[in-house]
Amino acid sequence: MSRALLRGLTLSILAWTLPVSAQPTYATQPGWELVLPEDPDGYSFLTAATAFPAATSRFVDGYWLAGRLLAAHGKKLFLQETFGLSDFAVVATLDANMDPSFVKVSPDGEWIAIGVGHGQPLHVAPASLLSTATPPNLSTHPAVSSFSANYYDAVFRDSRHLFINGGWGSGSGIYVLDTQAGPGAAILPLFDDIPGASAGLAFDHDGNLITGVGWGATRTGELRIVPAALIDAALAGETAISYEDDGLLLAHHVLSAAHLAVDAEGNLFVGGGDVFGSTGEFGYAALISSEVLGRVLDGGPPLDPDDDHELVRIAPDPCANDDTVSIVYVDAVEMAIVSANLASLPPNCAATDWSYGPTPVVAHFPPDAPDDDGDGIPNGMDPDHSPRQFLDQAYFSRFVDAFGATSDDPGFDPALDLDDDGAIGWGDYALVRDHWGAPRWR
Ligand SMILES: [Ca+2]
Ligand SMILES: [Ca+2]
Ligand SMILES: [Ca+2]
Repeated sequence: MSRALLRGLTLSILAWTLPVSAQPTYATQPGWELVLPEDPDGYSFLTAATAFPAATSRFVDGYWLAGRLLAAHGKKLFLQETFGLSDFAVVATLDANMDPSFVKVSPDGEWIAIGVGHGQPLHVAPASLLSTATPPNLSTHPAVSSFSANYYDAVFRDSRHLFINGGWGSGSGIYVLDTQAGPGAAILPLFDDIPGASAGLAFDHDGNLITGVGWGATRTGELRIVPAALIDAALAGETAISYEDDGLLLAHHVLSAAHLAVDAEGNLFVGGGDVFGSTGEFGYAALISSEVLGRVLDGGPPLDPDDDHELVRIAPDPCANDDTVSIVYVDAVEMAIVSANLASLPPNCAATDWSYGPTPVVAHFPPDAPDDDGDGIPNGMDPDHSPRQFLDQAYFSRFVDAFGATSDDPGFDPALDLDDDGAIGWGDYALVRDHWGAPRWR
């Protein structure tokens, strides 16, 4: 038998013996709920929320940011103080009420982008500005860059490039904002041939871009994925991209293709709702299996919505009647929070629940979500997880162990090098002594 024939035979045996794909499973428990904050002195139609990514190393006034929710409402930005609780502190203010389109954080947790609202600016602020003790005014702070742009949703690809979409039912597009180029700035159009209003925006773990049609006569809820190599080539000015020609069809009619997020396993969350359209798809959040994404990238067929290994519907609202459902995925704690307005309840469900106001959200976790203390409550809902930290005995013990280390040593921890001179030394000791008992800031 030739080697090629043997290899072909082996591959075909592998194909036959691969297990049937696993259904992505998320579940909730009674009490795993939050209410997102509202500014009592301001007004917004809704609260926009996001979370600091797992890779975030920064502290704000004793709060390690990784996994903490960041929310925008009225004239304020709020940070979650305690995991599992609707317990938020003001960390920044703005001059005018927001109608927030989005609040997003860069993958390293160092930059925050806020789409303030229609006709209002897009602000990009360093996370280092946030403060519970002295919240900065982002509308006037010199470290905040403000851009004039038409936007609906946005997502950072790295700490510098913010991908933004905007446009109306007649058509929309995606462009890339170089946030470090300053106002007046480098805006690179990526493509402008989306046949309908903007959907959500997300990257998968390989840098492939996912977006779609938020509203469009016959294509509401369409999702496509644009390979990372094409994005790289477009950013380098080597090629132009087209949604219709280069976007690989991932799915038809998944809600309104909003609130896109890719989980730790590569599955895709989709939210929104097609309450004005004819598909009847609203009142739940969708989770599309990573295997569908992989298959489409390999040239295979799009989602089969009738296959429950490919599409899971999550509806914490027992009436499943909300006009739109929002999702925030928190990678640091592997948690998805899904909105559920409970204005009507069984057996008296309204046909459609248009209610708004303080937004209840229900936390969902996969079976293996991290639970550091093993008490059965996943980190994302556990008030014992990542409490506020201070310059205290525990910090000082680490400091003593690392004393004398330089940035070349394996024992070096930048969180202990308070004077930033590349070594853990007496200058740092003086800062610890002078701030003993104060909240950690790094
Ligand atoms: Ca409802
Ligand atoms: Ca726990
Ligand atoms: Ca030092």
